[in-house]
Amino acid sequence: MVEIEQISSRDAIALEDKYGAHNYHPLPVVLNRGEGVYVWDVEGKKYYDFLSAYSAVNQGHCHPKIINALKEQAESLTLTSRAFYNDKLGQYEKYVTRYFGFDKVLPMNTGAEAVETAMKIARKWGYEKKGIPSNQAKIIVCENNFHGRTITIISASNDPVATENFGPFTPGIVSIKYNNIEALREALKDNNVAAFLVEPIQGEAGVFVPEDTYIKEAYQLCKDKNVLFVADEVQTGIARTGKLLAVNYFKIKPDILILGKAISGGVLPVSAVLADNEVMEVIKPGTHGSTFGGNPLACAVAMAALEVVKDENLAENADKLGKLFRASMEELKKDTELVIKVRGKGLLNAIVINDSEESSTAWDLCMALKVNGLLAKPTHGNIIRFAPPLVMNIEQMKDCISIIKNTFLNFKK
Ligand code: IF1
Repeated sequence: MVEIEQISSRDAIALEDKYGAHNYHPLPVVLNRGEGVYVWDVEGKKYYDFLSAYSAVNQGHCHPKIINALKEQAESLTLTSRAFYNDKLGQYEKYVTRYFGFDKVLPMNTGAEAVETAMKIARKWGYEKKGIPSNQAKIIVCENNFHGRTITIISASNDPVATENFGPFTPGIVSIKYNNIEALREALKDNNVAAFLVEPIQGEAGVFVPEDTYIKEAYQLCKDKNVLFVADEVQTGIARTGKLLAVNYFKIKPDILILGKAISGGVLPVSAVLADNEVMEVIKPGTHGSTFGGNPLACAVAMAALEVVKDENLAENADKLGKLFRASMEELKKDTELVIKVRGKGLLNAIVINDSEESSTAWDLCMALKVNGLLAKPTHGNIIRFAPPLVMNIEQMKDCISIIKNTFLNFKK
């Protein structure tokens, strides 16, 4: 039995530095417990979690209903592979397809895997249903997107840090300006376009909410040109933006829906690709798969996690608390030069800090927030993302707003 000992923050950080790849630059806090909207560090200090593991812990840390589902299933059957059937996958597939309104689901594990799966389905549909000549299919993506870290997905990225020295890149991906309908219209003149892959709100880019008409108009353009509209809701989905899905604001149903993160409440990696039969039927036995995709543990956890979203009205709560948060931050903006812009939807929000992307101001503000008991982290230099679990109540939100205000108003560069 591996001995897991009590460890100090300093020692835990040193171990990661010595034995772990340096693919992140975490805030210097070492957590060992989570419950609802709170996390604790190894020295026992309590924090509000305002990142929610990048919107994977929408239901709050260690939600009892989800943990119980995990424990119960873990004691009977965790993994069969898809070489055999199991008693949970079909029930989960029925549950999740009805939950989101699609004919079929292809279960995967991480968000990136689901994005790759969606790209493969779209290409295959392009050749076999739309009649695109072999190996000529194009997928349109938006600048400043984030869809994951695989070679094909970063082939769609214009972020130099995410792409430098990882080439050569996957061909057949065309990048256009986000929130620019003319750019899409132009790109769709190419008859070999199979799909348009888009985040309804760009998360990593700094929570960019497009014009109200953009998604709906983009969807209609795709319909007109027989191009699949593929919504990446890995971060914006599962009630994060104040609706079950961000696309619900625009009253459209994507041809392919990509989900991840909070579909399992952050308890273990679960992702899903949903589509109707006309699209999903291009997938035949042996054409795609995954060892863990659709495992009974993931199915049990995901059904419990999705049940919590509905039972606890998380979308409505995110909408209500998000409006309070943004209104309060707009007030703060009047009292400090540190805040340039406040933007977001539901409880996916960001503040643009009045300093360059290269400056350490956003980081320093997050370090000051940490001292005051709230954990948040900058995205892209001068933008701080604020995304607490959706189970937060109004008293907790008011407490967090006062922590943020006090921190900003007392901040010395
Ligand atoms: C990191 C943030 C980044 C995603 C969307 C697919 C994926 C993600 C819209 C891939 C993942 C994570 C990845 C993590 C940081 C975080 C993130 F926007 F959420 F903050 F990077 F942009 N589509 N987002 O947001 O899902 O494979 O990670 O399960 O890589 O640093 P994954």
